Amino acid sequence: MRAWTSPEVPDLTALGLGPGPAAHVHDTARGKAVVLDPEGRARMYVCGITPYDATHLGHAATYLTFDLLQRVWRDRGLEVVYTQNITDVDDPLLERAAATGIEWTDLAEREIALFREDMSALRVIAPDHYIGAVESIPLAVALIERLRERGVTYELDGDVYFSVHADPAFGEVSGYDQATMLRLFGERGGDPGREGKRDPLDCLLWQAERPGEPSWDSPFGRGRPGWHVECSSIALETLGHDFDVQGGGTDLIFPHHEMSASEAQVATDDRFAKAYVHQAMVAYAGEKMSKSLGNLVLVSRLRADGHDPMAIRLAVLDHHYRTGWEWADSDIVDAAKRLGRWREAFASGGPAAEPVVAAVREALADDLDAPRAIAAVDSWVDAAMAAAGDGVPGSGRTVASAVDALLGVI
Ligand code: 5CA
Ligand code: ZN
Repeated sequence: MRAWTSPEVPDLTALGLGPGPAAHVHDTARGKAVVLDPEGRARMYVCGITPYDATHLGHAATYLTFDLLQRVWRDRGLEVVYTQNITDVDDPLLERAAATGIEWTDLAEREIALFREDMSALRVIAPDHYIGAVESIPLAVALIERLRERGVTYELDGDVYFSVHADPAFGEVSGYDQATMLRLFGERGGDPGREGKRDPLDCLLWQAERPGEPSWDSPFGRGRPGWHVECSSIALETLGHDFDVQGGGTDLIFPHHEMSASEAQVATDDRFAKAYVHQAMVAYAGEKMSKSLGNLVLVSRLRADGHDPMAIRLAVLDHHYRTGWEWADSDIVDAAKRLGRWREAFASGGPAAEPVVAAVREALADDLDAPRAIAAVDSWVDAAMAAAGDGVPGSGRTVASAVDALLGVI
């Protein structure tokens, strides 16, 4: 699948600022901040959209968070290999298509096009591998075959299941107890109550063809892959195992990230990812912003209403990714004011750039603390305004480049 065009990212070392600090980020599995500073190259997988009703601000928050991590890594001097999927065939997408009378492929295509536009407007660095579920079916089939050879699958009325406990590390991503796992599995697309399963938590690898639904040939009969094997197979193919970060929203911790990790771990005898990083949920009107609830604030709507995408970016980044928050309609107004002041100060110049660049770098390297980075820029902007054009020559340009490189705001 074609991604979108990436923004240019200024190289701060070319400005004599040296490389940035190593990233420390909270790993859900270990329950604490860990250093993510691989040698030379960082590999990251972030779960992509199911293409209907995209891109709401919750999605935007997720992709902006991992965009910050990518920027911290690049500033450190690392090469980044970034993969994102698109769940372009799945129950909710097919249900929405059926309910609205649109062909599911047309719905997916339309929403992916909109998502691309939103991502480039928000200046999100594009993934190197942008891969749809449909185009990756051969990868999923190959992974299911590997699991079958290992004897960790079984058939039930034409469907193929994975025995999750075949992975001794099953449960270590989420750390949830059995009752929580069962509840979340039932709420998030799983089938804990299905008769005939060997364990209620076992998950579908391959779902046999259902009347009126799309299906593909496979060694297990016609059908389509389960959701988790989509991400495990795309990640293994493009990044290999033991890659640096598996990312997404907290709604994916269980079952999705737990189960995709276990599938991959049993197939490869190695760790799936070194760290699991999760964006807290963004809410609106008192509830988690979600397609199924319909309480959405869309990036494309805000753009169509004339809001500067950079103000949208700033409004989202003013919330730390690990704390859930609720969008308020005034957020965009406040962000636009801040953006105006920043641009004015960058043009006029102010105090020396080095301390504020160091503060922004430190804040982001410390568990992607964007609000603290923004506050550091605010302080410099206040001082620049007070200096009324009487600042250090070139400082405005340097701070603007650092804000561009690290926060993605121009
Ligand atoms: N296609 C799957 C992942 S393989 C999926 O979850 N799609 S999604 O469209 O529902 O969500 C896309 C990404 O946005 C996921 O990483 C999800 O965790 C995240 N996300 C969804 N809703 C929110 C929200 N309200 N706040 C923050 N992140 C969210
Ligand atoms: Zn996924």
